[in-house]
Amino acid sequence: MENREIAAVFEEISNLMKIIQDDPKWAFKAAAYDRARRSIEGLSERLEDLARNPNRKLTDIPGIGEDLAGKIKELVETGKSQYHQEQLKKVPGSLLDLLQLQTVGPQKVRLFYKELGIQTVDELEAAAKARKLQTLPKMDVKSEENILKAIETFRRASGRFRLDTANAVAEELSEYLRGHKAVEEVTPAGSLRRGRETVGDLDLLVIGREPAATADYFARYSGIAQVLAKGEDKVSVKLKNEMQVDVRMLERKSYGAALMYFTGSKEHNVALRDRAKRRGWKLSEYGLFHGERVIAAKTEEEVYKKLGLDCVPPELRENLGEIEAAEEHCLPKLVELGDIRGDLQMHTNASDGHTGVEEMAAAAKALGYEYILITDHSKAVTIANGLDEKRALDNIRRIHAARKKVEGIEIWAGTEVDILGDGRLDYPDALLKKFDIVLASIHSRMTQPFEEMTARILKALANPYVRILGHPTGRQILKRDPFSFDLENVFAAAERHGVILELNGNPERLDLCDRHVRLARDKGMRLVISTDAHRPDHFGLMRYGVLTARRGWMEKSGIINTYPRAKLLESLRPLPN
Ligand code: DGT
Ligand code: CA
Ligand code: CA
Ligand code: ZN
Repeated sequence: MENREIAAVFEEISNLMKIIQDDPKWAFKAAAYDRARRSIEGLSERLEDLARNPNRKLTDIPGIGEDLAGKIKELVETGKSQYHQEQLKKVPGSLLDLLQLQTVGPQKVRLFYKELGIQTVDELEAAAKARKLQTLPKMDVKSEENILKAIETFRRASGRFRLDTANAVAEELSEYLRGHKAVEEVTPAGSLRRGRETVGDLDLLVIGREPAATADYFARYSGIAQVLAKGEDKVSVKLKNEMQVDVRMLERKSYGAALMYFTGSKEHNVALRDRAKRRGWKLSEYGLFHGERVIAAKTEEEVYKKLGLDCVPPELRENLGEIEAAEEHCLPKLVELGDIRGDLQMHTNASDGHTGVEEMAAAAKALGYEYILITDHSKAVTIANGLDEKRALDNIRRIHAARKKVEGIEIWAGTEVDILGDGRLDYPDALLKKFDIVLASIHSRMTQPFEEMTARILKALANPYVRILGHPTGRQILKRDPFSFDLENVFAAAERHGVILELNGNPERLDLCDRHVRLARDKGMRLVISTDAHRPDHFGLMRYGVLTARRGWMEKSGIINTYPRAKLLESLRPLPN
């Protein structure tokens, strides 16, 4: 069992306790499970390895006592927790689906269930439409409307997985497949290869000598819940996590054509097929043909070339102008992970991060970075242990002191100052001017109406110390919709003031999204790609930010954290005298 799976069980136990409340100490116990879950999510070692190592004690992990250590052992050994199973029997399992809805936590699930007997998302929707929710304690017309919106978002999301989830599964499956002696190559295709923010099903392409034996081998993978279809060269399965996977066995001689076909997108493929047709040819997953004769098939480059096109990077294959650009030899030279020279949003244990400044700096240095900006939260963000003014000043000193300990990397003292409900900032200007670089973001009152939210963001951008706007739309993928505001207006104001918009690379956010990045690029705006790291290994999330930037056609010159230090500083809004 992976740490995230164990953390998920703990989270579910806590939620169930908060819904059921039959134990007199439920609140206390649920808080212990929450603490343990957070601690597990912050671990860099695998619990499974720790639990099996006689020289290590699980109780050394913060937040893990004897009882929870026992539960971890049980999960690692049996894949299940007896206690969890007992809790699950006490209420209908469908109640847990309700927790997927934005603005609905365990307290509300309990309320809806106890007062109105609501067990499913459908029943909740019916009750909201019948205006029954607004009469409940702590509910009103607005919160009822928000629930209807949340249900809509939930329906749109179901069946899709976040890019990082899909990527982790693809890596596990690829490794499993490579374990078969006849398998030579495994490549993920489809939306995963295109770097889309969510993935519907996983498409894996396999080259090997024994397709039928490989298909049998794949069908025996332990994570499979159901084999949906199995043929000579294709297996479709549903995994235990509900994800569908299509595995196709291919021949090397037509690998390029197949890779193109199964990478998609469908829109891109249709346009290429039409192009082939206009030349009297036929394009399929087996190759580009003139009658029976193969024109090109083995590599993607060849197929594109014969079609008169430069090879289109997978991230651009959406039929959004890339084919025209490939024809005119003016595809953008997309930004690459290796171009990145630093990270400008991260948290330390001064607020809600897991480690100190020095650990973050050392990890960034090991990646070859030239600079980092530490951006702990400000006081309004109480759930993230935001810093009041005194602690913020201490933190600036602490960050600057770390410069002496970790040399060879610039460590800037910043803040992720909260944008309050009315657009004022959570710190006075007299404090803001003490930071090297100020990043401002919204973390509360996210359902404000369009006009109000627009005015709020515009007001924050007008503050002369704000130089970066963090996660500008506030969305969380498959979870929370973007704020409602005038994006064009905010983009224009950011340009006017010289505020850089962030592309938050955390795969929960990817905010700005690919479409917004493209919009920014078309306007000639520059962005910063940040990971919002809460611990050193989160720096690895940069790849998702870069993928999203690439999907938005961004070149290196459009991303300020590809610049050397001096140029980066010059590209920020000048500070007031
Ligand atoms: P997803 O799974 O919803 O995240 O999106 P994709 O793009 O991975 O779509 P999927 O899995 O249905 O198909 C994988 C690729 O196979 C797709 O990007 C293009 C190709 N493909 C699938 N169906 C068709 C089709 O009807 N026509 C064409 N030309 N290509 C198709
Ligand atoms: Ca797919
Ligand atoms: Ca598919
Ligand atoms: Zn934030």
